Amino acid sequence: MTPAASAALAELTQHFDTTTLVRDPWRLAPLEIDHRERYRGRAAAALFPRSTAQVSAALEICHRHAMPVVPQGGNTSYCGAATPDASGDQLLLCLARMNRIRELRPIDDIMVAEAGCLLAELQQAATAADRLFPLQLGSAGSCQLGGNLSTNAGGTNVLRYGMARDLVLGLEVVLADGRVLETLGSLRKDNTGYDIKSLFLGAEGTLGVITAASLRLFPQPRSVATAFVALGSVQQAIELLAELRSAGGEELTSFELMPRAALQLLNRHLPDRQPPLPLDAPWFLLCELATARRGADTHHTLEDLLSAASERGLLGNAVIAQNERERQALWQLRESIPEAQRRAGPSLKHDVSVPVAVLPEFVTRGTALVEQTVSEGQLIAYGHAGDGNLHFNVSLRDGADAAAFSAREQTLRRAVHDLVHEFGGSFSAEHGIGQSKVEELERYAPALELELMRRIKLALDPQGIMNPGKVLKR
Ligand code: 2HG
Ligand code: ZN
Repeated sequence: MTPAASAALAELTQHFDTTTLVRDPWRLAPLEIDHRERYRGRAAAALFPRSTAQVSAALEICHRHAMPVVPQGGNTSYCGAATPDASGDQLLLCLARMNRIRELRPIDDIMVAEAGCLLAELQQAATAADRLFPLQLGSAGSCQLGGNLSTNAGGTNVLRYGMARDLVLGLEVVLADGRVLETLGSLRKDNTGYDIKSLFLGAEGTLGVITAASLRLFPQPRSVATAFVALGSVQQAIELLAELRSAGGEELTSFELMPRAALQLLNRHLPDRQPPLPLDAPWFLLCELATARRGADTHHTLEDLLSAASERGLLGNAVIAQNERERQALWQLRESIPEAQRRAGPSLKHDVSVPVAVLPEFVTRGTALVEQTVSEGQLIAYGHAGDGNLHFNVSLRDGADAAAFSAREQTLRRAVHDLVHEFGGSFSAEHGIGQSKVEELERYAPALELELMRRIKLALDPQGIMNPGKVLKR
């Protein structure tokens, strides 16, 4: 350990008791590895603060000694954003114990919650107050608000409600030097200079630590209709998207595309989760209409829309969930795909987006690229097609050579990301940069944008202690 880190650790040890500052290797071990087990580091210690004042005190100490700090929420990052490096000099700052909902004011449609709240708990609290907190991710039961906001998470309701960034009215942030920036207002209108809070949303803990947020709430939908639809092509999917949007308007909340291959993986690895239709089409869609309007009947609207589209040859078979249990089963199918892919063995992941209009052409060219580049792989491209965002993932084929497959990772990544760039898309649509895409950001971000990012980093974290090596190079 560097002298600076051991001096900081000595001071932290004086300040915090052993239930708050944890150093036992067996307790650190699960925090030092990401959930996909692709990144493994070694932390000097892990701090579990219970209050903003404790976060502030810890950062003040770390800043004085230039000890690096890695904030961690539910440890569900796909990019290694919350995993320490191998030096053994970094302090893990785990927000899990800051898990209070400080306030919920239905009349203002806001909820003020701490960073360690589980997303599912926030959703439940909103529902109990007859409101909706619309962020929805498959990992809702384990991911935490601080991570959701720090990575500007997306998920399955972005089409209607936007990304995590769009759900925030104000933040409480502990800056690198320990000072606390408090903007936890409930104002929808506050037009007073630079929007400083937005810098911390999507910064992945590299500029400061989000400790609480005031969040926007929405009316609780009264009528929800969910369908599972067989489709002949991605082109049909985007034509159907246009129809659902023009007829359903803002009621269309989700539009999730899945290839047959993804559902076949479910068949094989999670056989208790079965699609309600035969797998005789190349693509399947899960779409949902929802509205809070009294007297609305989204079930009939969706039925009418789908039968009109079917008459025009836009889709194959379709089923609409008849009750909440069937709806949950459809969502479970979609949300189980990452788990099925994990059980199927190693995979090469690309979280990409392109303009919706070019999605069909992108998928055609991307599929050819995968076939040419990695013959050991099978493309499992699924996700938030309504946002132009696909998880363009490649799984190892049964019985194929795993070493040869892994050896193609960098070549494939370059080819896919270059293709995305050619289509005017993004190499990280919703999972962020973390440590896995730092090089990609250097390669694809406009030089001036990168320069501004570096200047902002320097202004807010002059010592470079906040999650170093994530998002930007050290
Ligand atoms: C999803 O949409 C998640 O299910 C996970 O963003 C994506 O496994 C993935 O690549
Ligand atoms: Zn996703």
